[in-house]
Amino acid sequence: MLRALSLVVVALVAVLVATASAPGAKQQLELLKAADYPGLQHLHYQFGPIKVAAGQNTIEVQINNNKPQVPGFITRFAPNLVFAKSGKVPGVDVVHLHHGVWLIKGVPTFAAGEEKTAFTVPTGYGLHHDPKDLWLMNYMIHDLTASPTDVYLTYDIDFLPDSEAAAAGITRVRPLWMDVAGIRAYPVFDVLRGGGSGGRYTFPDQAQGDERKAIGPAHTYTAASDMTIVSAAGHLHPGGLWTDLTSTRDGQEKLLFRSEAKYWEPAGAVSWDVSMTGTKPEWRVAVRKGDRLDLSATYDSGRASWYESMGIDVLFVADGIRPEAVDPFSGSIDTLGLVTHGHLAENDNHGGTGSVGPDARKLLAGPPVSKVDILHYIYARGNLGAAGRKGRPPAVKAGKSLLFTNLDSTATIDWRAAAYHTITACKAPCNKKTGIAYPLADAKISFDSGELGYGPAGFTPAANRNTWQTPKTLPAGTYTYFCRIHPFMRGSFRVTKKG
Ligand SMILES: [Cu+2]
Repeated sequence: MLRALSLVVVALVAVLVATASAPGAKQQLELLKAADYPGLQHLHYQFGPIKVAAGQNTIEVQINNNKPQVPGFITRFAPNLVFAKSGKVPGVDVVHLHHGVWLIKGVPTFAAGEEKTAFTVPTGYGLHHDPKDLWLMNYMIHDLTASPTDVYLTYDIDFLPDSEAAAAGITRVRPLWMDVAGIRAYPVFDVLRGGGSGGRYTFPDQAQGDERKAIGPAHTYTAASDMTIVSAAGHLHPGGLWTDLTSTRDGQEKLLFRSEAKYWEPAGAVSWDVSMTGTKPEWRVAVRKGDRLDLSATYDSGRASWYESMGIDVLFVADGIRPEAVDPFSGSIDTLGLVTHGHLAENDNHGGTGSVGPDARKLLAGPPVSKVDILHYIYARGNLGAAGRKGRPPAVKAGKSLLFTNLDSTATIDWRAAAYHTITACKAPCNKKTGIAYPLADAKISFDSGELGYGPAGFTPAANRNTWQTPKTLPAGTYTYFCRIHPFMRGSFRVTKKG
């Protein structure tokens, strides 16, 4: 399990050059460096093998004994996902880590999604590890294809054993998890196209109506005693722009840190081809007893809808006000950070080129129907590229609904073997090649079914129903859609005029 790893060296390269979020632009982004000590170990662990069922998108929790076997300090943590057979990192459009959370002594401590943020604590600080600590691995691995596979979750830890002289000078930190949607198995919220203002939506600040149900109490934290935050880094999903961490004292609010999503993705803020920024090595912020921390997440809402989004910051805090800590209400704080890694090769298949089927708007209408079943990853009517009449957009009269039923997840199918599917509007023709940046939920008229299927309530993304009806309000026209769990799945239907 345990072997030294040289990959960490790659992460220490100070500067890299890559394509920036503006298409064609080049920018240099400085990489956040890890602390170094005499006797520091670079440990590599793998959790698994994990059997991933065809099309899987479920959440699991298991005991994780893959951890340092002596006491010491963790000073850096970098997650990844690899195929069990080849050891290679899967393309993000094939299998991806929706999220992994390393729970230590019952507390969520490290986390990653496909943005793969590496957590660092600055020189002089460390998360103390005791081999007796209980580690749990909570993970959601998303198979975007109809084929099963085996993977390992991997993580690289910088570790300073207590037996090293340098360990004597390390100050202990603890994790403080701030989550806009709460601390629960599936803390998510939806960002709807056109929500918020000016093409940007900030959660929870701008949440309206039902969206407010997703607001979690963990987006705020009131300090029970003086403390110093020594590092912070954010987690967002595609479409995410930044998280903002603020502190409020006596009615005055100050920004402490903006963790920015720096997109390498040529199409902009639409994929996992992104790096988040973490606080700079010298960043230390004083929090006085009674200060209220608050976290928000801002997404782009101008281009597309983003369903089941997240907004998390993991902070590491030391007790008391450290001598070098800056008080945000009297001093000035550097609110900008550095990326924790560069562009990752698993994000190279962007999609959106060529075509994988006809333009449904140009096809003859299929027969009038009231129902469309989904079986074996195929929409029975109007599936993109299906031969003959089955491939034509089924017709439904304006004012009526089409009923979709997912037969790949029924109440009697074992939920671990089930495949959840969605019917999510995407801009016609929605027939380009699948990749990390295509298709998107970018239709002018948004609709989304939720993840049709069954699973333990609150513990899977399943809607716990396997049917969905199209809105009766859709005006006449041809509608194209995809499954956001298995984005190679595409389909269409046509709303015809009344009478
Ligand atoms: Cu699907």
